[in-house]
Amino acid sequence: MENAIKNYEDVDSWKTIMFLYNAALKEVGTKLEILNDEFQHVHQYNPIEHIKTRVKTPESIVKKIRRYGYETSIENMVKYINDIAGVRLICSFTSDIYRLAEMIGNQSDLKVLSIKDYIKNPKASGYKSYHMLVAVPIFLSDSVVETKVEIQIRTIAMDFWASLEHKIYYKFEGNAPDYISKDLRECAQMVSTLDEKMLTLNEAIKKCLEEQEELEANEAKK
Ligand code: 0O2
Repeated sequence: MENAIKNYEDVDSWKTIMFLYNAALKEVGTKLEILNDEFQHVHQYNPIEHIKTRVKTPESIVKKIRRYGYETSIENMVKYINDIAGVRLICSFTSDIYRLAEMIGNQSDLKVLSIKDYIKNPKASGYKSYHMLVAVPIFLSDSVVETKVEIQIRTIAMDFWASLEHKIYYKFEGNAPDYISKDLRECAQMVSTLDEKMLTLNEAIKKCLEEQEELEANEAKK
């Protein structure tokens, strides 16, 4: 993408970059909707509850680049900030997360640059989510630009926790009182327990329905 920036100080470069990130979000968003529709068509089940897309605000980009210790140039933003374009996939069950990650990994026109599995390795705060950094080719009239998109995949319960924790983190600017951080870690544990229970329950329901269908089929044969 660096080649798409002709003059790093130019306002037009910023507009070009934002245009590319928005285009990348459209590409990945559509791709994921198609995967979800196909899954519904084949298995009568939607692994994705909903999809959220966003481009990071300029303020948030600048804050992050400063936190990383780099000069605030467009070149550095493109190089070092991986989540300027972000897609969040919210699922019902943890199993959906890995199913989706596999489906995304199998897309031949998406390059998986890195994976961070905060479900198997949660952050000290209790944060759980599955992050995939992908590069998507954006076909322009005279060139193709590989553009980075961060895909975050999490359950409804993980998303509920992360939204509240994010609000608290910003409210206290990263210095929340100890009892709040402790309560949040406890809630994260509850989220994991809830996700496990819901998955087990869902498997049990599926099994019951299959047995019932088999019984009905046998009855019909008689
Ligand atoms: P915001 O305001 O949501 O945009 P990297 O340079 O990619 O190695 P980075 O960007 O920290 O490092 O990568 P990571 O770990 O994939 O985190 C990217 C985003 O995930 C964050 O963006 C958050 O949206 C989310 N995230 C990561 N850790 C936490 C956490 O502990 N709690 C919550 N609520 N969200 C988290 P930003 O820019 O930090 O924030």
